[in-house]
Amino acid sequence: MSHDEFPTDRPAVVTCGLPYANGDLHVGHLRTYVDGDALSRALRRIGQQTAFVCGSDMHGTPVAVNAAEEGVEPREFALRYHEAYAETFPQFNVEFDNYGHTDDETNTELTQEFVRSWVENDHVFEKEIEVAWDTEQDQPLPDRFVEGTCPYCGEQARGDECDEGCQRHLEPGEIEDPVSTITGNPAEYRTREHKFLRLSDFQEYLQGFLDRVEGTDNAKNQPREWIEGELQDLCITRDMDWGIDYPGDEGETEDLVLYVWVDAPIEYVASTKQYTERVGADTYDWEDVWKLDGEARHGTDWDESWTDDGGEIIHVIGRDIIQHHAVFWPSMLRGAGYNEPRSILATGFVGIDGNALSTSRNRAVWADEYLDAGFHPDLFRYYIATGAGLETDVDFSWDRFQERVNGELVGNVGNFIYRSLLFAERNYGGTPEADVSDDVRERIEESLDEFEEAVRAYDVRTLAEVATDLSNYGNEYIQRNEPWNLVDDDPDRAEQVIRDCVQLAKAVAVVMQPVLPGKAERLWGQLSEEGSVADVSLDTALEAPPASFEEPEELFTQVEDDHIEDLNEELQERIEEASEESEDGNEEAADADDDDDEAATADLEPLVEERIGFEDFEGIDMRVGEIVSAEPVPDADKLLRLEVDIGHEVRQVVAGLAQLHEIDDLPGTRVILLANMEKADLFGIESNGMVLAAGDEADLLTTHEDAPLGTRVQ
Ligand code: B3M
Ligand code: ZN
Repeated sequence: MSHDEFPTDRPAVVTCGLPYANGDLHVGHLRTYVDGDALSRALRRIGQQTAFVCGSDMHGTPVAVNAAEEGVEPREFALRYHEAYAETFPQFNVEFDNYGHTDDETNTELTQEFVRSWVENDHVFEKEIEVAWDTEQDQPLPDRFVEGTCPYCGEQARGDECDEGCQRHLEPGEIEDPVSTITGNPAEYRTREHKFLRLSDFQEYLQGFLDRVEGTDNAKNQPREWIEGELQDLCITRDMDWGIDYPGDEGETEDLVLYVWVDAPIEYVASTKQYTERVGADTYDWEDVWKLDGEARHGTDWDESWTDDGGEIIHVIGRDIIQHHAVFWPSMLRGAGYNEPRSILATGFVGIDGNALSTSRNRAVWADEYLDAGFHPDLFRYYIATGAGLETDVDFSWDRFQERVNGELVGNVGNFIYRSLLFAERNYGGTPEADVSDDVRERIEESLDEFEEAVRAYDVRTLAEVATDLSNYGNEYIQRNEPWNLVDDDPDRAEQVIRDCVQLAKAVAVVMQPVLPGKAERLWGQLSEEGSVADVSLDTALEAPPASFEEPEELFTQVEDDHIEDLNEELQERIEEASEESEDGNEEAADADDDDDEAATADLEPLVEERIGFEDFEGIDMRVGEIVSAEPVPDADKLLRLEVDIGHEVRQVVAGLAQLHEIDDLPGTRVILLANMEKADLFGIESNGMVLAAGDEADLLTTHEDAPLGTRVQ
């Protein structure tokens, strides 16, 4: 059954991926929270009952490894960061209805309940497996305590994730050439008993789930590949002290804690439950959301009618944890008889100045650094939420930040609001007495429809653009009508124009609030509106503003050149210092907290010294082409089969782009094709040419004007 359109008569919960409580937050982390916050505000705006919850991820080796490095107990270490995060989020106007943590009582109890339920329903089994072991320390090496080679793609990987390569989750024992991150010694494999969740029980269920789930294309499509063939069962225990105890019989599982990816997503439920405990079930009932008609319903299938029985669960996550949310998590929920997610929104990453964000290279803009620079949080929110569609990476640079704030917020929105309200206050003491003209009313109605559509499509970028477009219209409107020239000659007309502008300003406040909540509130105050703009419905945008208000102040201030120069310099210095540190052979220190190096830029390859003659170059036949279709190559994670139009003909080419580009974005992309490359056979498919790309991230070469397809590159 397809989902009802928002707003539905069921409560919604918007969750954001839980930050590991193991280091400072930077702009890359903040993306998911800004998008999630804006979306939950927008859902409320269209009348959807919504809770917005999250919490810190306290367990697992991401915390244990960093705590050990600092010589602190993991609990103390994680709590410190948890408290810091709980303070930082509101400073970015990210306001969770509940922000818990995975080590609290609610989550501990609920997690153990989930596990018991899986056991009772026969989804758990025990198996002897090989786990990596440090012989010098005589201790097991779960997850991030071991590194090695990914068995799927051959890249360097961590014990439980191929973070630099194919992004797959790795099960204990899978990593090849294991090395202990504690001693640097090669690790040995030893046999241990562990508990497994039988994911294969949910194989068919997952097929159906992926047909039903809404959200970004990457979250709906990538998991299909992972659930083809037999699903690998999930090891849910680890040989560690730090974590939630496996709820087994005494003596049986004493040394085992649950894998961090068991209790982490359950915090979504626990955090919602804590919210209910605070506001009361009459206001918001977590069981109506997470259970089905408030009950657990077990089984490995899904009854279509259940879609109406639970609430609307919306997960906003980073695109590196799709497998956990679209494969493991729905199985965990189903295994405990719970409701399933309605949507999974997997956001792109944030880069810095055209490069991947890298904490080890200190190529990051830290949350505190942004706040210390004195910029309003809404400016950052606007930049991040509107820089690209949810799925696409956003590049952060101080220069672009300045350009966008000054151009779009100061120059467009701020300018329109200020000139309109100032004129209104000076000439009429507030809103002139007149009805809004039909044209302007219709234009506002159009914006409200677009807003509603954007919420239904989870399109956060468009939400903000509705506000900037409307204010753009306002600027043109005031400019075209020149009320300052009408006041004396045609006072009625002047009044009408300003009346329209004040209405437009009010409508801008209503639609900009999800992305720019602080600024919208301030504008609301300038209009002398009562209460909070956060609490009004969309239609309020069409209601008359108060007849009188005070002289306004500018809503946005110009970002100055010297401020940006200073910030750029600071960032540059830090990057250089970090690279010197690693050149000094101190790489280990630089890599210590490298939690989220998306793909560190490679050191530049040395130039080839040997020269080639022009004839050699002439022998290279490169052509302008356009990708007309792209599809995965079965059994080859990295490869795509492309059809490339090069004017003369359409060539079939096999290219290693699968993990580096969104497959759906490729058709229509202009590329450069090496047309006289020797033919090759890859996975049984003939590759007739080579698409040129730069670097490990396969940055595709293209043209910047419109040279016709087939044009030779020379
Ligand atoms: N703590 C952070 C990450 O892998 C991890 C998310 C948990 S969400 C349930 O991005
Ligand atoms: Zn891999």
